[in-house]
Amino acid sequence: MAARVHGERIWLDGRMIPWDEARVHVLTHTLHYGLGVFEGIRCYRTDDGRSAVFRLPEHIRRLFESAHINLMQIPYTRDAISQAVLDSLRENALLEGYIRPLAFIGDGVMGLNPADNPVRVAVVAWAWGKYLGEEGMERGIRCRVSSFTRHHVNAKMQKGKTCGDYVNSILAKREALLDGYDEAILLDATGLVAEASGENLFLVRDGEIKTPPLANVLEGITRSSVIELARDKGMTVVEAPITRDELYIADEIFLTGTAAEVTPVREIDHRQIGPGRRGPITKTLQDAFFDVVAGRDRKHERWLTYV
Ligand code: PPE
Repeated sequence: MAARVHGERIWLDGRMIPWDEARVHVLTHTLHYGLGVFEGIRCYRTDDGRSAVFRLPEHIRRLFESAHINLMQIPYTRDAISQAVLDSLRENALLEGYIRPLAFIGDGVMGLNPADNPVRVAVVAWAWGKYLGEEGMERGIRCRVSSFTRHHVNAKMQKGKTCGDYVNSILAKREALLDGYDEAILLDATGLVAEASGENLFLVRDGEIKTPPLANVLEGITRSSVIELARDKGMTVVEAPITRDELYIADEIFLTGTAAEVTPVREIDHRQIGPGRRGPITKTLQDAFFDVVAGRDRKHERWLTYV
């Protein structure tokens, strides 16, 4: 996870350029104030030897919605950015990888009204293995409830994936790692469970799957995929408030995200979750997710864009 990223070429402002030339000026507005938006997308090798991007249109849509929420006008069409995602994979010869579109505000004036500064866009692709570790995917990870609160819903525009909002996630993540855990779970301003630093959260109790409603969490694309996969299997999924102590007495907990995929949680705040290992429902949904991305699930092939 901490490996340095390096590839061949990066798409920047409409052009594919050599990796080391994708540099910006220090007066880049986003660098100072954090107003920028991004996406995280994964591409998988399918069983038939091809490569497919998982839910590309949904990610591109969210990128543009994030920009809209933040009064940023991306100067490219959705099709152009989608194409840049596919081109970035091809140009870097990646059969599998992570793709990071980033729309940011360039240099020009400083101060809090960047109205006339250019909105710039980069699309970068690199190889990225298991976000929370190979072992975590099987054994489950250990989390702590963060001492940091998820921003109030009127401070963090949750429907947007905004660069600066991630300071909150970074504080929580680093605190968790320094304290010997793998990941942080944040409560919202009312004390209810929101999400992990970069993942949505699900719990299972008595066979029912529960996840926090969307008001205070990112509308995760993996989240909605897993909800659909679970319901297709006849499982009950409810979106309802979750309290901290409900986490401790859950039978199973798992996190979802593009980077984290479907990662089981085996312990929170020194309380073992269920039997302390990946639970059966988590395993079923993990398998279902990996069947889709490997092209083995015909029903959900519409979620794949072949490269
Ligand atoms: N919540 C947050 C706060 C979040 O950042 C992510 C994605 C999710 C939920 C899950 O959303 P989705 O990817 O659409 O299922 N986090 C991205 C950033 C990870 C990073 O370290 O960078 C990701 O998983 O790509």
